[in-house]
Amino acid sequence: LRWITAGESHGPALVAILEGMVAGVEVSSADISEQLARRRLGYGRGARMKFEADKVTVIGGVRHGRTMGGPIAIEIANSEWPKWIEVMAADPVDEAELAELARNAPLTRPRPGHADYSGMLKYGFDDARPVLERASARETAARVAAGTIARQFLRQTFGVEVISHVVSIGTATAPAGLVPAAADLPAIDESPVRAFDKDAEAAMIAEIEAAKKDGDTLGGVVEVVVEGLPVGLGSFTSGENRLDARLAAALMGIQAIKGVEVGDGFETARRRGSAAHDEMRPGPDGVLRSTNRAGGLEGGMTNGEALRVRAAMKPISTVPRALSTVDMTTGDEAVAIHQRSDVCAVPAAGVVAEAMVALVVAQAALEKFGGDSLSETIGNIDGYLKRINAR
Ligand code: FMN
Repeated sequence: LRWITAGESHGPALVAILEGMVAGVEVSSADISEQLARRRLGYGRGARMKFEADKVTVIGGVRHGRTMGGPIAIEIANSEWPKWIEVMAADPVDEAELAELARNAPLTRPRPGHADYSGMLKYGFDDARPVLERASARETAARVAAGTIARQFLRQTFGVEVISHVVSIGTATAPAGLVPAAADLPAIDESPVRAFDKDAEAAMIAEIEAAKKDGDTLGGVVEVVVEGLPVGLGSFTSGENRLDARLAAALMGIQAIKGVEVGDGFETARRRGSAAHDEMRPGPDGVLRSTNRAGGLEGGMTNGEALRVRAAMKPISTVPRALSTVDMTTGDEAVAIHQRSDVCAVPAAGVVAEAMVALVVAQAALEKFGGDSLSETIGNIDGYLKRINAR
């Protein structure tokens, strides 16, 4: 299973292509739209989220609500495109006409923390526009769209849901050890900050309000949980096969993610071995564990416990109380570009993180179980489960 996205923040559309999905997975445009709507949610998001409609068109790979086994292409139209037709036109536009557009004024004051500075130098641009158009997290809508197919596959094979919750925003943190189950997702999505704990929710909202008042921005931590995966997805055989490594890379690939933890992560590093691992004992249907500090991963493989990974998001780098920078045209001191932007996008990042986890887990499942159709994959899974359960 592989995936790729194309498209710019203010271009006509974003496109996601997913290749290697088996035939027979049930999915509809409505399923994709539902996930995209979840990504738009969240206290502290900018005005754009309110009017962005995310119009979805599946342009290949799905027929009558089922995947057909070929590459799946999904287009997400930009509802604001009419305002950007000249600025983001693929074909040359009359220079004089462009010069009159305020929207097209070159962006020459890179934002500290964003891709602007390195991107301008690396690609030889005098204007940050072509950099920020692609670096922007609007692109994550396409990943969420592709991730919807992976979610459907995981649901229809293993009967599992990929869920997430916000663990912290700024210094406001959920109580330690709080791990929601799949049935808690609707309540989490109801929370304006996607928090599972009501006290933490109030503290997070207060922190966002305070940052907003100060013209500032915030980051935080999200946790993705998948309960019910079989033992043995991923492998210890080499570094790149380890599922923890692959999940970390996929999560780090999300804009603004600066840290990943598997299970208790950094906290485990502070414990003694006797208090760090998940002891085993015999149970009626196999091995039981009293704890899940490892987050369901040992030796780069799922171990049958709930998969639990966290991603730390830095504060949004478009800070309204603009940060100091250098004007790349004049070399003078300046204040950074300020575009319409979010105060905090941690709740949305959780939905994006779910999509990335779904894609990586579905990829590992297809590697292990293969098949060209959903029923063939399910047959292979059943055979494997029979073998390991017989032990
Ligand atoms: N950065 C902004 O400057 N403004 C935003 O409104 C914004 N919204 C984001 C929404 C989501 C869901 C995510 C995951 C990230 C968002 N970012 C936003 C972060 C930038 O895209 C990111 O910081 C930038 O691409 C630089 O990459 P880096 O932070 O990984 O180094």
